Amino acid sequence: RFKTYELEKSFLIKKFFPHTDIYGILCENLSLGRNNIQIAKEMIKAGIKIIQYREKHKSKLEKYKECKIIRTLTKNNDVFFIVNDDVDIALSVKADGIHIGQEDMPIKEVKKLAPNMIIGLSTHNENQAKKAVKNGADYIGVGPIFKTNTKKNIEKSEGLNYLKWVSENISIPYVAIGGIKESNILEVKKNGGRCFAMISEIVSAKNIAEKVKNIRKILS
Ligand code: 3NM
Repeated sequence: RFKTYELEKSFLIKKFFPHTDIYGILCENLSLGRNNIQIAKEMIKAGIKIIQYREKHKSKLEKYKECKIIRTLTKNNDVFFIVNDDVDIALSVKADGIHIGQEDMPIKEVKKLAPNMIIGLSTHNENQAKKAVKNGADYIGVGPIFKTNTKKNIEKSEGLNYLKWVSENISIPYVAIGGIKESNILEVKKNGGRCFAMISEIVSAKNIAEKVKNIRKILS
């Protein structure tokens, strides 16, 4: 059974982290009055293939209800769905993955709870990246690449230098994050970026489809 999980996982990873693309993250506060469900629909319409649910200020029940709806939307549209922090919600809505930070439960424990789920871990330096690989993370977040106002009290990183190091030394998929915008994404790509996670740049765009189209044009 374990082997089946591992096979499924490597299939999912290959399918959803295969080449240069955008990783969308929800954040209602920054969404210009639109709710998470609307934004998820717009991201899907714009062709985003990975969506993460990340809400720090809602109750467990609210988060669960939203994730349940977004799980159905993403499943129907062949979009990969990742839940931030809440392993219980990720399991109960049958998300594809769970994303955790350095302050969350150890990855080994999360893997025991959710053996068939893709597990991503935020990392901010080389040691954390090496440790994440050793402990079995399926992918890592790499950041913050630039200054960001979206996440407070964030651990510092060497930004583009750290990303470049990851691109040359880490064998699992990685996602660049932190202050990435249409205006600087090419620089991120030039320093080894392949998958680009953005919160404010996408959810605060008036026209998300147009924003995604413009970013993809720059990346191509
Ligand atoms: N994690 P924006 S940076 C959630 O470096 C998060 O691990 C980061 O938001 C990390 O795209 C970040 O608006 C915030 O800058 C990203």
